[in-house]
Amino acid sequence: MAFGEIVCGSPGSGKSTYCYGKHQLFTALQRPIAIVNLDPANENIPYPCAINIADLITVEDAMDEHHLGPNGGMLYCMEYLEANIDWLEGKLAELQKDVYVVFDLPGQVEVSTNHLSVKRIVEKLGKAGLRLAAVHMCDAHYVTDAAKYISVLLLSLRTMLHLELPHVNVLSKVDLITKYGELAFNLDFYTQVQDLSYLSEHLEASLPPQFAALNMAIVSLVEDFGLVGFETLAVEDKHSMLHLMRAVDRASGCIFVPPPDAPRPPDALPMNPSESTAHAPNAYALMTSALAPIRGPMSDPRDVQERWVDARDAYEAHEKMKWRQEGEAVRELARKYTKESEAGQRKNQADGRNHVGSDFKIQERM
Ligand SMILES: Nc1nc2c(ncn2[C@@H]2O[C@H](COP(=O)(O)OP(=O)(O)O)[C@@H](O)[C@H]2O)c(=O)[nH]1
Ligand SMILES: [Mg+2]
Repeated sequence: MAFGEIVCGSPGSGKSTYCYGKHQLFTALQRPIAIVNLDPANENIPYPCAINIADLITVEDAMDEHHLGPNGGMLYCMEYLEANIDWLEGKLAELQKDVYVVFDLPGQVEVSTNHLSVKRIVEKLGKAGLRLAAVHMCDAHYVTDAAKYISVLLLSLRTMLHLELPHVNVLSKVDLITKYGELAFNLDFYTQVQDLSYLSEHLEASLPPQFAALNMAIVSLVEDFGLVGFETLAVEDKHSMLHLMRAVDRASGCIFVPPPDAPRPPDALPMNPSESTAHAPNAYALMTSALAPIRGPMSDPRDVQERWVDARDAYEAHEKMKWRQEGEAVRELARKYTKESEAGQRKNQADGRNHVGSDFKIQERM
């Protein structure tokens, strides 16, 4: 059985950037990964693409041939893919065994909220042995406005109900969250979705009373079912990516066993020398990803709040200082290396001269 995820969300929510980040992270972790682009309008694909829907059909083809607009063309492409699922299955079968597969979906929300093709494709892939989770990207700036936050809750809920997959909602671009205004509450209020009644005064201030009341009724419904929650993501932050990776693995039930020569995590238990190497990585991967709570930097929303909201400037100043120190250390090392190699060259030249000189003396003596 292979594992993977489908990445959905509105246009510009950060899906393709996340796929690229995931490719870089997995490569660093020596975890095999393949990215499948299912967005036929994706022109500048940032990541190495293992399978590309554009090899099967493009939006332009669909629009020209069936006189459709861009949105109709996109939906046609999804239907065409569903009808030609054997093309996709054939390409997936060519990939390395047990590779983790990430599907980059188009941004049209109907693809993951009401149109049936993607849902049916996912079902077929599931039957063929691919166990998928859905990762739903939502731009974090929506949480700066109560009414927009409610629309994100509803969209997330709708996507969960439609795709029927293990589901992880993500507030993406959390590093930019302060750029769009002040947060009325701490970040964990928005990520844990637990007591939303506090939103009422913000809704009443910005909406006519009857709409505010309707919004609150919707909110209490979402809250009652306790289905929606959010992880956060700043794609360039390694800890944020690692945390999300663990959350998605937990959702899909994937436990990755690193190859025996992979670097051991710093908190791994000392390996029993009599144990075969195949057992040791298995032991820590199982314990950390399957049983223990997800720990580590950025796994608590309060860490995220501190990093990107409360103490953002202090963190940035600290990071800049560390980069400067690292740069200085690299330059120092380079200077030392140049000095040593120059000294070595001089010594070789001197040795060479002595050598020539001694030959000469020997010849003279002869
Ligand atoms: N600051 C920041 N920008 C991001 C992040 N993720 C994506 N972006 C930017 O958001 C824009 C849209 O991203 P893209 O991946 O193309 O979105 P897609 O349409 O959902 O595939 C790009 O300019 C990205 O550089 C993030 O975590 N932080
Ligand atoms: Mg994209």
